[in-house]
Amino acid sequence: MAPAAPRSGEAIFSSVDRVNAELFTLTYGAIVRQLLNDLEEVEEVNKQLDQMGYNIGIRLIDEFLAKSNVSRCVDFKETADMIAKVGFKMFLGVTASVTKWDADGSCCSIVLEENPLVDFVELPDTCQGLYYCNILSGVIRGALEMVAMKTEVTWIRDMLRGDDAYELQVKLLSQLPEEYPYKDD
Ligand code: MYR
Repeated sequence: MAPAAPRSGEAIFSSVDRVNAELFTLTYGAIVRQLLNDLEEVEEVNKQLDQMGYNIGIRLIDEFLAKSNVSRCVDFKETADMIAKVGFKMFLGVTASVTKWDADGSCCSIVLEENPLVDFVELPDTCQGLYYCNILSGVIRGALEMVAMKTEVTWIRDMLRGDDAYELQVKLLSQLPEEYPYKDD
């Protein structure tokens, strides 16, 4: 029997997207494995993953702003929502929720509802101390730095370390006024 033809363009794209997502997940896994082989300390692997993410984040912000067509955020709360609802959807295909705001609105948690980076991943005991998804904290830090927000991004919960969720704390350290690059005469 001949295989059924896809009913719509959407069906074709969703299977391509799934393959791309799997390829991305597997490639990321290979990078982490290589870093674990090359570097002696797990702590050093964490740093490298964060730095790789930062280097991606400082470039990815342009794509984010161009593709999302969103208007500039009025405050850090709006920025955090933008990362969770639009950024994660655009680049990872998942959404996240924003919780645990502190009193002055400068620190919150982003909790991932799904985490495609960890599909197929099981960490051996030798990897204790590894923040496998540390690339994500670097991406957020790098992207926000490009829109003049210095942040500290820290893993609070990590299911690969036995927690019940993936939770990133994002703390705004300072916000610089963004300068208009041209002189108005
Ligand atoms: C603004 O302040 O005007 C907009 C700032 C939006 C920042 C959004 C950064 C997106 C970062 C995407 C993270 C994706 C992680 C996979």
